[in-house]
Amino acid sequence: MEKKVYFAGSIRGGRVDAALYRRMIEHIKKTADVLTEHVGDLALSALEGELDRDRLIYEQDTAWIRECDLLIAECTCPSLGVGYELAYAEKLNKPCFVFYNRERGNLSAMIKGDPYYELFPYSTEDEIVKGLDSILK
Ligand code: 6K6
Repeated sequence: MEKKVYFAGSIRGGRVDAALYRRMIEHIKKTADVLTEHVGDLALSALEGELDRDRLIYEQDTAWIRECDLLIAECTCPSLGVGYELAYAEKLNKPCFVFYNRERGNLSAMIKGDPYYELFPYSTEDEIVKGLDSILK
C-alpha cells in the first residue's frame, strides 16, 4: 500500500510559494498518497476565514495528521499553521521532514533547533526532488 503523506505549506501565512507546493505535491503523488492536495491549490486565498469553517478545517487536518505515515513541510514562508502541524505530528511520533530555501528562508529556531525534525535546506528544485525521493524510496 502507498504511504500516506501529509503535506504542509503556508496558507494564511502567505501564498507566495503555492506553485512550488503544487509541484512538490505532484512529485510526491508519483509514489505516495497526498492527504492535503488543497495546500497546492493556486485558487486558494490566504484571506478567507470563518470560525465554524475553521473548526472543521482544524478537525479534518488534525485527523489527517493522526492518519498519515509521515509529514513533509515546506517552511520557507513562515506559517503558524505549519508550525502547529509540525508540533502536533512530533507529539504523535510521526516522521517529519522540513524543506526550506536556504537563501530565502529564515527558519524559526523552534523548528531548526528541534533535533526531531529532519531538515532539507535547498537552493534548487533539483535538490528538493532528490530530498523527496530519498524520503519516499
Ligand atoms: C478551503 C479549500 C481548501 O482549503 C480551504 C480553507 N483552508 C484550509 N483548508 C485546509 N487546511 C488548511 C486551511 N488553512 C490552513 N490549513 C492547514 O494549515 C494546512 O494543512 C496548512 O499546512 C497549514 C497552513 O496554515 P496557515 O496558518 O498558513 O493558514
